[in-house]
Amino acid sequence: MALSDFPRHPLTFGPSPVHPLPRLTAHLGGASIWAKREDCNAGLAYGGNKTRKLEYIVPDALAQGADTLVSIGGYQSNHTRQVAAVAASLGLAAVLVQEHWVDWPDPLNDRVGNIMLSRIMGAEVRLDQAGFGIGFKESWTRAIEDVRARGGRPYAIPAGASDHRLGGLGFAHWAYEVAAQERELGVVFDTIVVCAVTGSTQAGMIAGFAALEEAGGAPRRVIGIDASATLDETRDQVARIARATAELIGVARPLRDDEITVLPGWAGDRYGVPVESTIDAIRLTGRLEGVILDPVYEGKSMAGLVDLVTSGDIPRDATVLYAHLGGQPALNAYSGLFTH
Ligand code: 5PA
Repeated sequence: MALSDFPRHPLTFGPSPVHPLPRLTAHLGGASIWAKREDCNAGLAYGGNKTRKLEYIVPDALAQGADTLVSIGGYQSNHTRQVAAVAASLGLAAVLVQEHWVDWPDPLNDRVGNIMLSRIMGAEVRLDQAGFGIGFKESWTRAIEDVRARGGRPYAIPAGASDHRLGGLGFAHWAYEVAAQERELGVVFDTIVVCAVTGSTQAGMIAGFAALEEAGGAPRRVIGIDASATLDETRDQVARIARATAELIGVARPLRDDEITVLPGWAGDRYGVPVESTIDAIRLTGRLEGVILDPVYEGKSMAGLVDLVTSGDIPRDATVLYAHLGGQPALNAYSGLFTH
């Protein structure tokens, strides 16, 4: 099968915008930096990377006759907020398990930002004390059983819509979108920088670019920046989903280990807690470009990009596409970082 054989339920506005970041490029004095903007890819509660993944999962949910989407994340999960928005727009219910993934002291952490948006959109929000983990959780299994027990038809979406047969397809599609936009813009992105936690965003890109390369496309370096602070789990999940997705979309050869790059160094010690480089990257991108990043994901991947360009690991003649995956609503739970 090829990617085009899988049904896709459009949830985004269409191809997400791609544009240069000229002032950041000049400031870093090295590679040419562009951004592709999943933070404004849809009209559903600010969109983001999960909205794209859900385009390939929704047809399966509808085919199964589901009436309730059940998913899981931290209190400030962007993923669960996007599940709530998609459910609302389809006339489905949403049950969201929101776990205590981040020991973050802001007293409004379970009130503002993403979790507030999910409540506004009518989702059933269940707070749970369990800590961070990208695997299958007991609280999630319980929520699925509860929906069934009350006569509903649940459709289970794992954390980040990642560990799901169709989880990698959204960003395989993204790779095809990039190739088409390159032709329009007359540019080739040899390097992609992307944040990785539950893994299917980067995994989908790797699989999609592998399929394109088989069809004669340019080779790419897809650099994942770990924001989980549990590197081995995230790297394993990226590798597993990349390989499964590549197979699903008909890539003939097995993916090589060197195609799967998830770098540590910018996550700090704990998922969800920004470090100095995160805050510097947020302020830098805001000040130079008017582009807003969040402290959990994108601030960390941008910190990686800044260092890799500055150190020359990404060479001066590279053309880099920074995948902006969304996430800004969580900033509301981090106001203490930006009081001046
Ligand atoms: C998230 C994830 P992956 O999980 O696909 O690796 O993507 C990482 C990522 N940027 C990058 C933003 C803005 C994200 O929201 N968020 C999760 C969530 O619950 O929101 C799945 C963890």
